[in-house]
Amino acid sequence: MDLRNTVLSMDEWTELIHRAETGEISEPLENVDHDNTSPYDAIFVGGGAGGRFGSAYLQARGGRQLVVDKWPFLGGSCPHQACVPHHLFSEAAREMDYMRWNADTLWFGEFDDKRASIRDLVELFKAGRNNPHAFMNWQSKEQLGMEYILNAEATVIDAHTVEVAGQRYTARNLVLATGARSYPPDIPGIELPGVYDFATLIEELDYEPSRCVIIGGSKIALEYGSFFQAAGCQTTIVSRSPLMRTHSLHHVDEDLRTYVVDGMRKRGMDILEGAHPIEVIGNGKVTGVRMRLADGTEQTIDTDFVFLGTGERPHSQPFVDALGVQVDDKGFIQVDSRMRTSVPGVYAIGDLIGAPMEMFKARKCGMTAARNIMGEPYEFDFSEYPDFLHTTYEVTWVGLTEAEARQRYDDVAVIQMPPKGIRDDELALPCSEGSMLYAFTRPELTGFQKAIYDSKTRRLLGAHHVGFGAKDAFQYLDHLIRKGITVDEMGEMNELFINPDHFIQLSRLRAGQHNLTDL
Ligand code: COM
Repeated sequence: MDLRNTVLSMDEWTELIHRAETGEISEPLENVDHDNTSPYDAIFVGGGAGGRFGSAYLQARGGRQLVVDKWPFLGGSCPHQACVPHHLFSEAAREMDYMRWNADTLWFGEFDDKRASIRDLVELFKAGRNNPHAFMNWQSKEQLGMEYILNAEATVIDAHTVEVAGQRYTARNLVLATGARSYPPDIPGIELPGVYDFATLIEELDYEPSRCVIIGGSKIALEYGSFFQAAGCQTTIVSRSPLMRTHSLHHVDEDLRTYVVDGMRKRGMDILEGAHPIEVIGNGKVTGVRMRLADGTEQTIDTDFVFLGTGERPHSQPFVDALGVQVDDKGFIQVDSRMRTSVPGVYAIGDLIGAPMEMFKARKCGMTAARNIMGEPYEFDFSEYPDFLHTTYEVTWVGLTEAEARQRYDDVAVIQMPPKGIRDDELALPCSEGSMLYAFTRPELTGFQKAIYDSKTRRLLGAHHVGFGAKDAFQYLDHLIRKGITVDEMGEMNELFINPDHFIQLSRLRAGQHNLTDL
């Protein structure tokens, strides 16, 4: 379907995407400038966050791009199955948690978890997700001037050629951006109906789970597990590593970890660390999970719902076969800091090149490839970044942990709330948006925060927060830490009181000190 000279409204896009998803429209959706005879600077194979932002940047630099995606929309798995539903579920988890803790007080009614249906929320998401899809198609075409072919898979022929729906397109460069998928552990029964990952949860859940076992201890395990538990579905996490101590997460402060994991247990979740799943049991459908516990004993948990929180593997084999691009032992495509693969003219970006599987990395990888393709030598180092996850809280962190700081610096000052020596149930701080009511009803639920300074240079080394409303601040704190912000400069900032992370006011209380001490 040639859409080049048609401006579709949001409703028309939504309808078109729906018809393509249901198979009513199987032809490619094309926005290709056939009158333009100049060669493409790059073809982006995959139109997720990396492919879309890379395309936008390349366009902005005056280049010509084409982006191809098998789905009938741009934006990739984020708005379809991953970040957007996860944020919806995490917001629901927070709400349900709030309703439960406050049940039968003030204006709150009894909390009835029969009405907190996981399946209903999945259906709500599915009914609404084509709206963001429509917007991304519209924005990419009407505002960003991108050329694209959607609803059609690209087959890579060689380093300059892809084939889409029988048509060949050539470019100076290829940018590979097809992402990663869940990677089920190799245990018997893992293929049984009733075993889900974040994608099949959205596409295939057709009953209300009554009991959940999560295999794996990734971020996804904590996030989805917190949602299932909050919805009244008793959840057990079975993780080989201690939670938040998996190799894909770095700079997790031990006090923050303790607050988070204790909080999950406080909400009734079972967390089995050091445990190995042996088998998913079932008879045409999941009925249980058999596992070996940390003490070596075996246990079977009866369940009708198993969820995978074990990490992802890339979709790289077609590129290895067609181009011989170098990959690591897990199949992630190896790139240098300019996103160049081992094959000249071929770049790879996003989840396809490995951790962190984060939005900022995907988008900036795309931008990095675009800059280099357009002749600007540009490197992207994503070894350090602000990080977050959801439980029924936002958990955010950036920079060094207290233990890391003490290893690297002689003299460290720690500012934290509650202060060391005061229990969280003794003090209704920190509190702000989202935790004011808890401050007056259940002080131990108001959250936790910590900032770490190098006393000698007075520089901020790390910040850690569990609560609500501080995530935005961490994007800027990351930047300020890189710029070397000091406790004195933190104290100079103007807070919007009562601010969720409190770092400004607490830093100001110490900024006057000649020799920095803890607070
Ligand atoms: C975000 C998708 S949901 S994209 O990064 O805007 O393409």
